[in-house]
Amino acid sequence: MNPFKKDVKNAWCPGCGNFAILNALQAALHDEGIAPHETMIVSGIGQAAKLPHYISANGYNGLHGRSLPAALGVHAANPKLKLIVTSGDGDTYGEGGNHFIHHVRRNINMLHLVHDNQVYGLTKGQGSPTTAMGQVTTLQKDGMKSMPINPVLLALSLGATFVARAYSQNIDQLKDLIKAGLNHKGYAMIDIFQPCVSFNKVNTYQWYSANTKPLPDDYDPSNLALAIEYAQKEAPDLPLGILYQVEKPHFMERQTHLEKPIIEYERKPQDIQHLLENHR
Ligand SMILES: Cc1ncc(C[n+]2csc(CCOP(=O)(O)OP(=O)(O)O)c2C)c(N)n1
Ligand SMILES: [Mg+2]
Repeated sequence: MNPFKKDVKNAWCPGCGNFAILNALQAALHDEGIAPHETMIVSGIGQAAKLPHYISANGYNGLHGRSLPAALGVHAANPKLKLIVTSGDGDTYGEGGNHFIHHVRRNINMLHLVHDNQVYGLTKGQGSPTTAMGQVTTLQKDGMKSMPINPVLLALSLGATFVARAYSQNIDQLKDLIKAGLNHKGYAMIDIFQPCVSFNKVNTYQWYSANTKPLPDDYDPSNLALAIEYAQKEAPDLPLGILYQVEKPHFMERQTHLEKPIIEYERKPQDIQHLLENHR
């Protein structure tokens, strides 16, 4: 029995790619010998961001675009928790885009799963930062007029230490990538293509299957120039796998003024009083 499974009503549409991401995460955590009470799952708002409700673990479902600052707060207080952020493309690259930039450059020790369905799913299919130029959506009837961002290329340019791309239908590879991300020391980002069966009629299961390719067997994920080259590939050659991985000191390792995690410091009411009186 997988302790991360939870018997709860699920509001995702039948056939949604989110189910495979949830299952892969539960399986990967259990395979890695991590317990639910050691795990913290943080999200923003959206369909993807409902995931913390569907898994048996500590969770925080916050504000749209604000998953990363909330996650950093948790991590700074208690870096011993296995931290996972799970949110949508809109939440992460749109409303949360500024947080994304600064989170990556800090190399926070956590796994970031971005459910990239290339639309704003919860609000019924408006174009998101990853919707293709020209694509007709429920709002952009005449087609998107903006260029999409390339999340994996953006992460690489910001100095990310682990950048991967997955497809929710390739379940075994997705689970392996999640395990690799869980074991990475530093910020691990997986942008996961996730079909939205209700509101994205372009990027369907058939479309992703026809337009994605595994990285070559002899691919070297420590080569940044190669990663940048592959990250720029477009359909039908969108690459799946670990594009780049390198080890660097992570954020909490650089907080040398802290002798121990913040939650282990004893706080007395008079400490707070002292702060209030001396920092007006
Ligand atoms: C600040 C703010 N802006 C907009 C919204 C409305 N809103 C809620 S969810 C959402 C779209 C979520 O899209 P995405 O993050 O891609 O997740 P998905 O639903 O596609 O999984 C929007 C625009 C909001 N709740 N808060
Ligand atoms: Mg989305």
